[in-house]
Amino acid sequence: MLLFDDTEIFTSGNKGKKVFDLPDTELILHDTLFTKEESDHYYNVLLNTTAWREYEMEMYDKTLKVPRMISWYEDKTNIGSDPNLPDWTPELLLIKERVEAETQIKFNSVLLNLYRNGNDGVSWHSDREQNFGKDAIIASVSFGETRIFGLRHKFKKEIPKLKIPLHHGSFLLMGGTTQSFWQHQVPKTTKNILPRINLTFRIVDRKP
Ligand SMILES: O=C(O)CCC(=O)C(=O)O
Repeated sequence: MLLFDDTEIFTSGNKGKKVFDLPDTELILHDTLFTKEESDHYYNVLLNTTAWREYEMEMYDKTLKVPRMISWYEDKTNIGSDPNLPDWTPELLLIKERVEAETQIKFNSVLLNLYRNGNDGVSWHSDREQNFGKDAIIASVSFGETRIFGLRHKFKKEIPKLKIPLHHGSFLLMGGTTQSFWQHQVPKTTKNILPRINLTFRIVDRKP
């Protein structure tokens, strides 16, 4: 079953692989890393079998629920990993293998985000948590509804913001110094839309 029949055109109007020519970032978009059939399958399985949970963040002296659901999987051999984390599922391992074959990089963890509808999103931030290192490589896979992925340079305000539609089955690699110099977001939308699942594969290293 084809859940999403996107005809939306992205950036240059071409489907396929695009390497962005921008300062202080290594940004590669592969619009169809997964076929429609694979993407439909992974979307259905992930939606129904992931250990989704709500997540709260401290902000301005308040504890706020983030507007999306999340789940975290990590190799249990990682130093300091939580033994109570769920085990990698066969589907997550297959997706990870595909991402590793594409990037030639080994990942040891993944953050899944579930955007249930247009009221869910993530505001401007960089992925610079201590355990990921200053310039984490982020390998991002999307299934489900197309959402806009915004990118803006933190310092060079003359560079126009990017709005990249991340389609069902697409892959975006953020490497180089992206996390030091750029911020990203997934804005909320008033459109009546279906859920979207995003997976960001990462390399966690808690060694001092
Ligand atoms: O959903 C996305 O494409 C981005 C997710 C994100 O920004 C994050 O997990 O830090």
